[in-house]
Amino acid sequence: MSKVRRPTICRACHAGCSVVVEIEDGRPVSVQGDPDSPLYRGFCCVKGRNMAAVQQSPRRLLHSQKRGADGRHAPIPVEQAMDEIAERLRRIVDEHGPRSLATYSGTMATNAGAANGAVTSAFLKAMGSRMGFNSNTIDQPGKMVAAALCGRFMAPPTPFSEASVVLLVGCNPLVAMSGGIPHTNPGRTLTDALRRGLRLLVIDPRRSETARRAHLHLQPRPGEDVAILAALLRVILEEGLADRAFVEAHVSGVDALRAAVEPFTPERVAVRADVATDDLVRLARLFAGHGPGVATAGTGPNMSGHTTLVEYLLLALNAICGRFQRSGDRVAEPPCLRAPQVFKEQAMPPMAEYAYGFGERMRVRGLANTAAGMPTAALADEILEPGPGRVRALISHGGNPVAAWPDQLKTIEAMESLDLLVQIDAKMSATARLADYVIAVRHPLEMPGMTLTQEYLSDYAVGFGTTAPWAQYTPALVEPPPGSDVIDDWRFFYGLAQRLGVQLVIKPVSFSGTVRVPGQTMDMIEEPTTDALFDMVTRGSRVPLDEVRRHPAGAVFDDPPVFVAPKDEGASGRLDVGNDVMMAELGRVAQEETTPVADAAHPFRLVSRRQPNVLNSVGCDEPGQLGGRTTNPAHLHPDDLAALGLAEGDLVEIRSGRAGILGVVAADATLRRGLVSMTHSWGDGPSRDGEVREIGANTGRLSAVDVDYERFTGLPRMSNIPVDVRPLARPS
Ligand SMILES: Nc1nc2c(c(=O)[nH]1)N[C@H]1C(S)=C(S)[C@@H](COP(=O)(O)OP(=O)(O)OC[C@H]3O[C@@H](n4cnc5c(=O)[nH]c(N)nc54)[C@H](O)[C@@H]3O)O[C@H]1N2
Ligand SMILES: Nc1nc2c(c(=O)[nH]1)N[C@H]1C(S)=C(S)[C@@H](COP(=O)(O)OP(=O)(O)OC[C@H]3O[C@@H](n4cnc5c(=O)[nH]c(N)nc54)[C@H](O)[C@@H]3O)O[C@H]1N2
Ligand code: SF4
Ligand SMILES: [Mo]
Repeated sequence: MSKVRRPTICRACHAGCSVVVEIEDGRPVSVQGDPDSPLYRGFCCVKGRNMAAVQQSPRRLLHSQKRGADGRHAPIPVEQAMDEIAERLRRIVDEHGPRSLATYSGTMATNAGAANGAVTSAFLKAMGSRMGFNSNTIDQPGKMVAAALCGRFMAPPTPFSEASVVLLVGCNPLVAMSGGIPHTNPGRTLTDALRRGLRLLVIDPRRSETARRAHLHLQPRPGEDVAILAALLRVILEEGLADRAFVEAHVSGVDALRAAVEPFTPERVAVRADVATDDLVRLARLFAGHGPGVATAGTGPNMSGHTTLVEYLLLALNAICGRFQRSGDRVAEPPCLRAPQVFKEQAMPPMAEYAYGFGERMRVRGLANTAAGMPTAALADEILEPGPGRVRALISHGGNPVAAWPDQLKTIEAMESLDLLVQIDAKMSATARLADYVIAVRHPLEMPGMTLTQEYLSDYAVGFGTTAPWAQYTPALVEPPPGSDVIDDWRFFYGLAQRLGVQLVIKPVSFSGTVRVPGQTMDMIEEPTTDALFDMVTRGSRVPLDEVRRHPAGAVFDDPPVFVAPKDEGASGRLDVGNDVMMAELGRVAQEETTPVADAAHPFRLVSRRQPNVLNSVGCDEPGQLGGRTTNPAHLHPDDLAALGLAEGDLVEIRSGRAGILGVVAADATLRRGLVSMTHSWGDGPSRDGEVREIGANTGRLSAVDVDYERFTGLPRMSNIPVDVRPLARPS
């Protein structure tokens, strides 16, 4: 028996924790946090610890599958699957044009393989299609759209390590490892920060794990974030708490903003959001008066109706409070595996023409490309809408449309109406079961990995990323199980390109302010290794990948340090906080009723939440990480349960204007009354509703993509959904 311990990167979510895997006779047996990692400091969550079991899981797909005429799937060698798929794609594209081919990349496409995105994009481009979709546009697309409308500051936002105040609006980084607190051991990072005096402010209708540690927690009605942020801005502007020097140097549109927030007096907003007026005013004063620091929002407010406007107001809040680093400051997290970036105390003016409604057009709802990508919430209708250009072939990679897209019934109908659905997956997921072909992939421990994915986070939005230039590379550590036929994800797109005779050109990702690196043609005859591909996507990086490879447990690459440069001579760019379209939207919100109209048919609001042991739909079937809880409970306040005559474990029907699902209720005193708080992406289609206690319920079914959607991004309500809760017979 040979037992070894190897450092590696956990790829079970986007956080990329630095972990140690114990390998016995070539099989992973345990995964633990690496206590020596200066950033992650030994952290490893239950998903990470279960990684060895997932690699060995009896539910894992070890062979690609093809659906036969009887609707059943049977194993097919992956090379043969690629031959057949290429042939079918060739016919579809020849007959209907390149636009009939779309790709969808979900969370595991990026988490599992750092170079996957570059190959998928290259493939789609080579095929002449611009129909590339990803989960970004059913997440927080307003972040990128708002940044295009406001402009970007070329110096980083105040790093968490230097913040003395942080405002979190509807995010829960202690569970989600997402924005607001660095994803590198957020629990300890927060504890340290609170010790040095950080003031934590949280706005969330639930007293979340993060809210419990806040100095001030506002617990409003969901969906009132626009009004709340407008009230905060109003107090700050009226009381002269803005950073006057920063505004004078770098910001425009303040007068328009001042006029637009005028109707949002703390008194009026307190009524509509159902919070105390004093708390609103105190929050504004704490945020503005105790800088530096940043304000960040998460999925909650983004999915509650106004993704772009919420994010725009947050950018305005950060801008008028000057929450950016200045000339001479040391940059906390300069790129490692990306090209060097120039940081300056200077604004890049808005690019409103690239915010939304540009480029490739959808054939439904007047939507088009956005700064966050093509609107995924409209893809099901795009597939279903007859006419020239209809999408007929979809390659879905590391995502799970049936579980995760809003409006599940429509999604299922769309998947079933495709001429060709290919699902690249590790399991027979809800989407895989509808697919013509399922491509079985390697487990992350069977592939090299690198922290390029994590570096994208700091570019993603204000308040994301970590506090040091951390990079790690890991080789593949184990072989796939004997007898299996699995491939690295990217090889599927490469294999199709070879068969279709198209040339792939790999582009290292570049951001505004980074040095642009030219694309490189891939050798289409001799298949490159994943390591060679990694070298291609990191070409020109500030730290050469080979240097990172020399530190198998990862390292901080802070030498030489990077500083913020002064503004260029004559540069005139300004952040715009008074965009016309946004101010008009704000006007519409001001006109809304100050107290929501009671909807007798739908008296509750369903709000989203995440749980520590699963990532969206990933892991809902893995007993090793569920702790015996095989459903996603419908959490209600104990008083609401009592009023409905319900006890924990009872079955209810939850019905929106669109559809209904079953749910198993649980008491949760951290909620406001009138809410149903549930995790998304559990369960399956209606045919399996009877198994709610074994597989959970799918809240995506409650969203309607064509009613009450945000007009810039097409994002429908995925939180703050009006629902009714009806008790069903108690189990005998
Ligand atoms: N109602 C509601 N809906 C939501 C949300 C919400 O809060 N509420 N959240 C939204 C958000 S933020 C997002 S990002 C989307 C997520 O949307 P998706 O990314 O589409 O959904 P996931 O469940 O993350 O899909 C992951 C898929 O990858 C597969 N997989 C697991 N391991 C591997 C692997 O190693 N390699 C590969 N290739 N595949 C693997 C899984 O089996 C699964 O099919 O959902 C959105 N949907
Ligand atoms: N363990 C785990 N980690 C994950 C994921 C996972 O599924 N599991 N998913 C990953 C993904 S894809 C993403 S995008 C990130 C998301 O990361 P976050 O955005 O932090 O997501 P949540 O943890 O769901 O936190 C959303 C919070 O918003 C609150 N909320 C709901 N509606 C409203 C509203 O209208 N207004 C306000 N102010 N708050 C509201 C909810 O109560 C909840 O506490 O997490 C990532 N990390
Ligand atoms: S937080 Fe994410 S990366 Fe870290 S151990 Fe858990 S699943 Fe892995
Ligand atoms: Mo997400």
